[in-house]
Amino acid sequence: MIVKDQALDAVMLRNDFPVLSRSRNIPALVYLDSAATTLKPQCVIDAIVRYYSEYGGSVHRGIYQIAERATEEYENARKQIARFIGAKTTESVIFTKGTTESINLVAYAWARHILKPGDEILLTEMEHHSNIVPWQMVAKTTGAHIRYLPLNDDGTLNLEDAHRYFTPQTKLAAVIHQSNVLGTVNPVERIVKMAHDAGALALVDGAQRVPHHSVDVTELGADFYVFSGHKMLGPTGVGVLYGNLEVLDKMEPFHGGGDMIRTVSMLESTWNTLPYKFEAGTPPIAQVIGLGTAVEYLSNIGLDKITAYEEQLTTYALKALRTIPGIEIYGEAPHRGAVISFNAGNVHPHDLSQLLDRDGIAVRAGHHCAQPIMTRLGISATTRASFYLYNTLEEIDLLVESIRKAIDFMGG
Ligand code: 7TS
Repeated sequence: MIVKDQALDAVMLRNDFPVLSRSRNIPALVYLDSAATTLKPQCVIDAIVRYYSEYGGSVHRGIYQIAERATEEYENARKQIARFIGAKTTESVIFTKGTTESINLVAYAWARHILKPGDEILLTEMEHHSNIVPWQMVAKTTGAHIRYLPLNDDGTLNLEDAHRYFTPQTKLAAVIHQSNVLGTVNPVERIVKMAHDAGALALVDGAQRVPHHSVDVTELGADFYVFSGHKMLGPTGVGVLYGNLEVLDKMEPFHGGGDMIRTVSMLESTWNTLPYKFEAGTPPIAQVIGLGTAVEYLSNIGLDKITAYEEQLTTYALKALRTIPGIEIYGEAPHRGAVISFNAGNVHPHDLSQLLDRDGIAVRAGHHCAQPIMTRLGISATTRASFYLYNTLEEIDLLVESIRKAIDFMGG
């Protein structure tokens, strides 16, 4: 039981996460890859098991008890998530498979119908591939152009000449809220405003922000806000597209099939109301219910407390990592999240992560699905440590010690 007024106690919280159980992992698992996916607390696992073992019916169709309960739990999760992100109505919360599918939904159901040759889509040099590739595919079919807001050397966005990037041709600005490589938190409020002033829509990729910091989509005012369940203690296979109702209403459907229609004749169909117009077929019921429980768990702890604790971890880790001779840390943004990318001496990131794994430390190595950042930094890969509410300062000490050992082992 977590009480809101107490400070976040990571040591106690760790008991909620079965993967961190010490008896199961030798050496004990030091999980520093929450930017890829987070571990799941027992309550989320239990909610999924409860759905399958107690009332595993489908939603929105059965007129019998277990289907009615499934529908109620599914729609209740939508309410919880709407509240969590400050959405005014549940109609604007659409369940998808994850951030990637949410962005593709906008690309297919909005951009492909609207964009014309010469129109512009504005991205940044720090986007995840999932916020680049769908737009390249859109550009190919519509004749639109993609432009990129550049990065400064410290890993912040260069917005000095930003007004030059917003032109009458700009139809969409799609930007990452918090970088999964550099940790940079972008001034998305400013970018949304610039997009709207230019007559364009704005999409914000919140995959790395929503799990770690409170977000109010109504206040932010972006037309689309997207995130994934599995990066916020929820199950894989579920994510969210929040959308401005007026825009969503005018959009064509993404997938055709059951549940997204009002009527179907042999010749044509009409569409269901929001949000169901965009939820074709049997949805990921257990996953949505699990995500609802994850959001409840995060809310019970309090996002403010999680943010403050992660700031403490990040400050400590940056200081400790900087004591390692030959280490290079990428991204020095003053406003940043709990993600640190680095290279250590001459050790390749893949070798380093394998050596760390021998000590039970899980980090990610590679381009982190953000190759344009690597190009901008003139490197091919980094090692990345990312933290969440269950990590401790002791784990950061273990990381630093293990990196030192790896550098010695590889001969500097
Ligand atoms: N956007 C951002 C900012 C991300 O960090 C990721 C995944 C995605 C989109 C895609 O999310 P998905 O749930 O649809 O896959 N990022 C990472 C990462 O940094 N390491 O593994 C996945």
